[in-house]
Amino acid sequence: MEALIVVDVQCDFCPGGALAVPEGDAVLAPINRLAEHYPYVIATRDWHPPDHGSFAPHGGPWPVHCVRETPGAQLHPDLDRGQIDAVLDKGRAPDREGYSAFEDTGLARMLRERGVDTVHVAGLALDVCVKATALAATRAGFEVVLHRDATRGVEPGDAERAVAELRSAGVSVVD
Ligand code: VGL
Ligand code: ZN
Repeated sequence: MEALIVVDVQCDFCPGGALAVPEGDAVLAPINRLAEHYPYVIATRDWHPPDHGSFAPHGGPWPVHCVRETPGAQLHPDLDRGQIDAVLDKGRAPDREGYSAFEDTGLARMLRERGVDTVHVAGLALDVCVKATALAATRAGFEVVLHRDATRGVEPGDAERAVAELRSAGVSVVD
């Protein structure tokens, strides 16, 4: 049984957003196509409290982004919601990074309960939450496939390093 995890395809990570990923919206068309092929599709949202520790005003590395309930935290309007079976919010604790979709969410259990053994990963951003999610999935014992054309990185160099790191962790990379 296979599942697709669509990581953080939110307004703040797309052009015009608070933490825009270059070409972030280029993932929409491939993701909408991919979603047709998998029986179980989970979309994650980065869903931070206003005082999240990853925010620069609170000593973190990132500009304020994806504050829960705000417009920037919404899934991109062009993401085909009809194909999404569940939406999972992460990064909700102020003092926890929450990069991985598996951190404090119950996702591994949700997947196992449905008999999922292979996890396909796409979305934003390749070098941050997509990477953390794919690595956590391998650690949790799933087969993991990264869809390279359906993800983009915040920093181009970091994105290629992330792909290499994922490959050496046993993740399959397909286009
Ligand atoms: C992300 C930076 C901060 C991501 C989330 O979704 O990749 N990046 N929070
Ligand atoms: Zn975040």
